[in-house]
Amino acid sequence: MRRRQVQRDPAHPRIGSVVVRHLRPLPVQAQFSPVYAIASADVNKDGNPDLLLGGNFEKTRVSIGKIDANHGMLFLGDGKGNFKYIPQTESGFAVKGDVRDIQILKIKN
Ligand SMILES: [Ca+2]
Repeated sequence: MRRRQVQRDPAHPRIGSVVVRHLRPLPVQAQFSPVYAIASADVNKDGNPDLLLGGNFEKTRVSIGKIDANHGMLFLGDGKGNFKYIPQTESGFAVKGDVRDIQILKIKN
């Protein structure tokens, strides 16, 4: 698989030939642990894409200790590029351990 080159020019970021606009950092909670998996879905059915993040790195040296602060994170999007962190007690999205992939399943009722 060919990886696309990401330009480091913050004024005109590109992924391949596509100009990326409106880059914004995620809320600080996204920085609590390394993120290895991101999925996008409209979790709250408001028409705006939301983000589910998973990660962690538990097999580190003893002197460093486990990096396991991510127990699954939900960020609700407002459709304008802003995302709000929703605590696990509210979202119900709670996973433990190293997460390397998130798949969205559609279940028929
Ligand atoms: Ca949504």
